[in-house]
Amino acid sequence: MAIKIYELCAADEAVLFSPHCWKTRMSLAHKGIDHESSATPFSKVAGIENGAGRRVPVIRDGGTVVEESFAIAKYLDETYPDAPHLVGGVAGASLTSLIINWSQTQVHPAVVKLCLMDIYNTLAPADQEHFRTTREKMFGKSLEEFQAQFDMQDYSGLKAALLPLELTLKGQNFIGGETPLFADYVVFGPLQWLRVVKGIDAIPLEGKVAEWFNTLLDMYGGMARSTPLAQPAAAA
Ligand SMILES: N[C@@H](CCC(=O)N[C@@H](CS)C(=O)NCC(=O)O)C(=O)O
Repeated sequence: MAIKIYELCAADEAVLFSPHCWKTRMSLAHKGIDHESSATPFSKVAGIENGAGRRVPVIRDGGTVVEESFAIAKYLDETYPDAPHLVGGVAGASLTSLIINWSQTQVHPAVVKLCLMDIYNTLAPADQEHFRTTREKMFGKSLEEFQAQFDMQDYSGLKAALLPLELTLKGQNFIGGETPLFADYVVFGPLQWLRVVKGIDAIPLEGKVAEWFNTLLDMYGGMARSTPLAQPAAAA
């Protein structure tokens, strides 16, 4: 039976943009597990599977519901040990925590500066209201004031945030070494987020990071490459 994945969608339900949900989409593809997508707008996320205060991704595998992308990766490794592993046991999980914390504190903020208003513009009106309320509380200013502080075309902050990855990829193909691991998808997620909400097939990455990102976009039958992007008109 296919695993059901609840993932965040834009006003156009085909546009799936959440960085954390992409970590899980890639994890399921990595494992070769069939999935059925349940596109969920921001305003419906909290109540998924009769929850309260949930966040996506959430999966349902038969009778089991799991929330949070890293917890899902560990669950998939435990439940499907014969499929290629994602995390690499206890030591792998410890190292993955470092990658998650680096990505969350360095890569995600650099991405948000480039596309906060793009995200807002892709959402349906009810979800725009939810996004505005929650994010304005988080930033302590309006979305427009936040975005006005940053040049949405200046990728230098993102490039600086990705320097540890650029240096790492000079000596290996993936964070996981010869083949990708969940740790690769942790950093792939925010870059795919940027690509989808900006509606740009080729975001201006450089060097080894660009090669690595393109390789991941094309893996698993090009699943990530071919996902619908936000329309430039809506994302302008
Ligand atoms: N650490 C979590 C983060 C999950 C998360 O923050 N999800 C966001 C979407 S990208 C969410 O559900 N937000 C709901 C909201 O803002 O109301 C993971 O990796 O799964």
